[in-house]
Amino acid sequence: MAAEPKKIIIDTDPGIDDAMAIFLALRSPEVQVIGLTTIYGNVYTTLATRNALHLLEVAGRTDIPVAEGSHVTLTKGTKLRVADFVHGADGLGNQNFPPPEGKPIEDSAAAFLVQQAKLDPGNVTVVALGPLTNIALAIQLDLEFAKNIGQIVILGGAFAVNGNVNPAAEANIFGDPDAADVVFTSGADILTVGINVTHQVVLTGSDREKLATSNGKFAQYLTKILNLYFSYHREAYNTDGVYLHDPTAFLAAVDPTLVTCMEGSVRVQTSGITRGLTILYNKQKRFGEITEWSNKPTVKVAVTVDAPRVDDTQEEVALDLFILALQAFYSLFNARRRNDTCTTTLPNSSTISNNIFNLDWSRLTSLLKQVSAVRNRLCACSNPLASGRSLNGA
Ligand SMILES: [Ca+2]
Repeated sequence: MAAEPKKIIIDTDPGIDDAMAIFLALRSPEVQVIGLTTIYGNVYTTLATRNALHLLEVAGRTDIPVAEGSHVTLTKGTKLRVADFVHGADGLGNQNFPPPEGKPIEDSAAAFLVQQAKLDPGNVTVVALGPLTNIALAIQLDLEFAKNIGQIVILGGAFAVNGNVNPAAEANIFGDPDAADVVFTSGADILTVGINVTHQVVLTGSDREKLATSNGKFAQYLTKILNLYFSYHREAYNTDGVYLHDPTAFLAAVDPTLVTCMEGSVRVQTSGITRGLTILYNKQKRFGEITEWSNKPTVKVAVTVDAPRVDDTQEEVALDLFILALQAFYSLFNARRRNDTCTTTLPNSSTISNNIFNLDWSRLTSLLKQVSAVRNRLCACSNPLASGRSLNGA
């Protein structure tokens, strides 16, 4: 029954929602995080590396290597777009955490990606949560990389919707459009999750209040770093809620059936006022002439979360599950007793909803073991990601 956990490398620019995704990954039994690679985006690369090391130390997972990524774009551009106004000058909500003790490994992010893909061809998934420079460099470094890597799951693009940097572009693609175009046309197995999908996955202000009442170490950590993220969303979107971009992309890597996809060729605009624009050619129309999309490999583009019917209970459970996962990780980390007996009865949705924030911490260890089962059960009937809640309060 227990399938081998999926090996993943998270390419990341932490980043508040990156932190959420990383913690979620570390506690997910479905995956084994074999490394973090860092990139500029929410902060400059040096700080991204520092934050990646810090988060692993908070989680007690200093066994996981961190490889530092590029400090410049694929075309050696040094004028980077850094979103510190979204995530704070320190990238983690201006909490000024102490510097980490650990250091990155000597290999560059691109070299690490190439090496890991080669060690276990077809079985390593990259979850790319920042600009795609490192992935493009890996593709250029090793012609076999696109074949060796199992799958590349990207948080990036704005498909048929406005971007979040400007009307044309989504932040990660805008960060290095040339790299993104290299990656999308590389022939690798790619699933990209854009903001057309992640804008449907919202953590609301009341959700955060519940989080704040939990005495879980991680819930407390998250509550703190989320303050600034909420302020930004209030200002930018006039709403009391935040988009869960990176956690959504991570969950799509764990279970691609959580999203529905279109398949086609994606090209990225690399210049002009629409720099960073992602355009999917869905192959429906046969054009008379050769286009820039002709004969390019196809990728999967998430176009919607699969939510034919989502009711309040499922929304609640989806959120609880997420928070439970995060809290359970910490509980496990702190657990004095190992291998305590796991009950075989699954709590029903309302039980989870009602009890999650008042849990006896000793129970969380056993609950952790039930999380995948609950998630699988939810996946079987509907998509827990699809909260369907509009940021405009509709
Ligand atoms: Ca990110």
